[in-house]
Amino acid sequence: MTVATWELRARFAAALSELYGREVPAYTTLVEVSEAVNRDYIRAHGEEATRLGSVERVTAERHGAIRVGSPKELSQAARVFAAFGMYPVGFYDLRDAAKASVPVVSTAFRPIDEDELAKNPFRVFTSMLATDDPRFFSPEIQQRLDEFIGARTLFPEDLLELADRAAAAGGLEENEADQLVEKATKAFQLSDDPVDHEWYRTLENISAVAADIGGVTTTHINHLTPRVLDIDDLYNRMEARGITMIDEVQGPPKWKGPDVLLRQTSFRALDEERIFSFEDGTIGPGTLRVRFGEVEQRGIALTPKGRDLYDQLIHEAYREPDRWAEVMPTTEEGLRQQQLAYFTYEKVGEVPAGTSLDDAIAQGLVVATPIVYEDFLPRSAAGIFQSNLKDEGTRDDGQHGTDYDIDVLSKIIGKPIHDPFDLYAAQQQRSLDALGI
Ligand code: OOG
Ligand code: NI
Repeated sequence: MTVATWELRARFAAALSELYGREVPAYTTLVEVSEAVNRDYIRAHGEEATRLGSVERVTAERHGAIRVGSPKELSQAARVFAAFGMYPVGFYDLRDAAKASVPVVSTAFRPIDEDELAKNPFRVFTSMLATDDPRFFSPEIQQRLDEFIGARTLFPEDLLELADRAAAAGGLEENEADQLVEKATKAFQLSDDPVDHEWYRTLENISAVAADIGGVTTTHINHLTPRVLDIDDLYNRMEARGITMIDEVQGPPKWKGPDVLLRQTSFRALDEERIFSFEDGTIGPGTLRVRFGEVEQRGIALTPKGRDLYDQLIHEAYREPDRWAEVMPTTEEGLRQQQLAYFTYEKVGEVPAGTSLDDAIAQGLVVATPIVYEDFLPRSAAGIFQSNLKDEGTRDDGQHGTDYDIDVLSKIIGKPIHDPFDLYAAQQQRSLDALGI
């Protein structure tokens, strides 16, 4: 195959980045500032700076976010992503995680093998509107939503067929590769179809997210997020340029220990001009403000035990770095010994029979390298959604929410959604098995 899956993915990520930069100029600024932050960080920290990913990987690294309206659209999105070696990982229920009205359930499509991640880790957080959740939608609105969404085509049949072929063959020949990337990118381009003003505003009163999904005839990338090595530095540099960031960095605070999980922050996008069809039958310009800029810093993947500790700390002592240092080990080795984080192991010397792993590490015969966190955090995702909405919308908590979980979403997608912990644990175990001590 001339163009392998990973290369299709790298081209797709680059094409989306180019498209999004044209659509949202502030994104280009964000990428420039991110690159400057990373350059300075690497200059100041040397080798250590690339412990959680090579310079090439981090420079090209992006995550995108898209939102779809129905099980059918989600399963089609999964077929498109499969062509690029991106598979569903993790289940996120943002309906309860946010104070504002965010009626979606989500997963993330990403590569799952470590060598694929190293070649290009592009991932897309993908949310599906829960039109059947009565806390948000009355039976009349649900019916209107389902009809509106049912009548549109986000992913044309020729794109889906090409995607299926690429997925089955593990790549495509050059001319078809171009076609695939072009068609897939186009599916996420902002449309100039007129937006039905009355319908959009009706949905917006319930939830701005619902309006963004079910009030327009296409989908679009909501944001594209570069990775930085020092998010606090990025935050300050953006503010110095006059771009107001949201109040806080989501996720773990800045502290003296190793980076864990994920820290993210964002800024609200500017108004974007769109064409509307108004109630009086006229067509004319108006503005929408739904897209935003986001940036992230990735840390070490935590085990379930480490994650429990994180969830506890984030509840109790959010933004109190001193409390963190009392409970969370302040070194990688501390995290490892307490089995709070995932590592891979490599033999660098002859290990005498009967030596324990900890001893072999202490004697410098085996080195442990942290595994980077490749996923998302529901509380941060909800925080990011929320802080970029100007209106809270409405939710009737007297109603019982529709049950969604990883199994329901797997059925919709037509294949199992991977559990992120299983992937990290398996990677760690493979390296332990290879050590043979
Ligand atoms: C997705 C929000 C979640 C993140 O980085 O946590 C997300 C969206 O806005 O559609 O992208
Ligand atoms: Ni995001």
